[in-house]
Amino acid sequence: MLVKRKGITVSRQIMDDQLLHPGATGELTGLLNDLVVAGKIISAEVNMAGLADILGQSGRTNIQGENVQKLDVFANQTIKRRMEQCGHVCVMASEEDDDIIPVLEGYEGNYTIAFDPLDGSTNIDVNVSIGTIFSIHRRLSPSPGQGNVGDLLQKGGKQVAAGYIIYGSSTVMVYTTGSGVHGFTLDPSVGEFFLSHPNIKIPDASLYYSVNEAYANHWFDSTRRFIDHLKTTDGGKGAYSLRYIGSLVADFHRNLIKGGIFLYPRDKKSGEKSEGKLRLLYEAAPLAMIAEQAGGRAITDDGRRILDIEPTKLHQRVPLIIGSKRDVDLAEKFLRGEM
Ligand code: FDP
Repeated sequence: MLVKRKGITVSRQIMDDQLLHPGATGELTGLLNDLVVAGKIISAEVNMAGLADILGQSGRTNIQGENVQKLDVFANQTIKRRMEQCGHVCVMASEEDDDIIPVLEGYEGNYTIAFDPLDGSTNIDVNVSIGTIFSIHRRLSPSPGQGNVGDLLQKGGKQVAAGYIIYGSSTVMVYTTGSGVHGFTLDPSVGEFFLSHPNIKIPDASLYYSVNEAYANHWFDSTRRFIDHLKTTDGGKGAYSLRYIGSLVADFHRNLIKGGIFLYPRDKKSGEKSEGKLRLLYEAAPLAMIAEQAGGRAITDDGRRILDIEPTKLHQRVPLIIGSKRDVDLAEKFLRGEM
């Protein structure tokens, strides 16, 4: 295993990951490198977002020569354009599109990508951290040629890579190819991501919980008792604090670095038979792979491991409990009625 030094570039790290797989063809490396480019383009646009209203549509064009458009539409288009002609993807799915997205003819590769182009959409216009989440699988259908929906409907445990790019006070890319989790910070002055968080391990236990407490009246009893427990641990002395940004990627990133547990469970309003709000393919599965690679856990509110869930449709939703291992273990006990 190579010793990781802060400061190496993300491209170097992606190549090092490839060296861990002797039979690798370089396709995944090429795909990830193109995703990095997409992240840089989106980051530049996010940084200009506040100026869009001032500059308006009058003459300000983006890198593709188009007028400024809504950020989520821009992010979606940017990723699709990079991926459809990178030569390593056979089919895509985006949280923003109803159906599968084909790639350009002649450019079909051996991987699939599912992505949420800009997670945390309600925070876009107010300078709060948002992010791109991605999930990559190897195709199942025979190569060459276009992939199909079956290539995308694979369980999270089969992901070959997953990650996110968070556009916050700085732009940070966190990803895993199954050999640990690394974080890179974009230096905008040179346009390069440098290793800033080598081999991330999520603290085992924490003092933070993240949940939309406005829904407390609708929570099932098990959720309410768990959150009450966190608030009163040690008679209140060692009690947890609430941190809820409302952008999953930002809440997850904070918990990954500082430790914490994030919950988006089913409740009485959505119903026991519902699946919560968050999407399995674009949100829960990729973040679950990162959480587990970093030593954490990700389960549903009835104790199923997120990475074991076989998707049946592209936009499938799933209740999500994710974060520090001991916190998720504890939540599981409450949800199973053991506490
Ligand atoms: P948003 O609706 O702003 O796009 O899945 C989308 C998401 O944000 C997550 O990023 C976030 O964690 C969650 O929904 C917030 O939902 P609530 O407003 O119901 O808390």
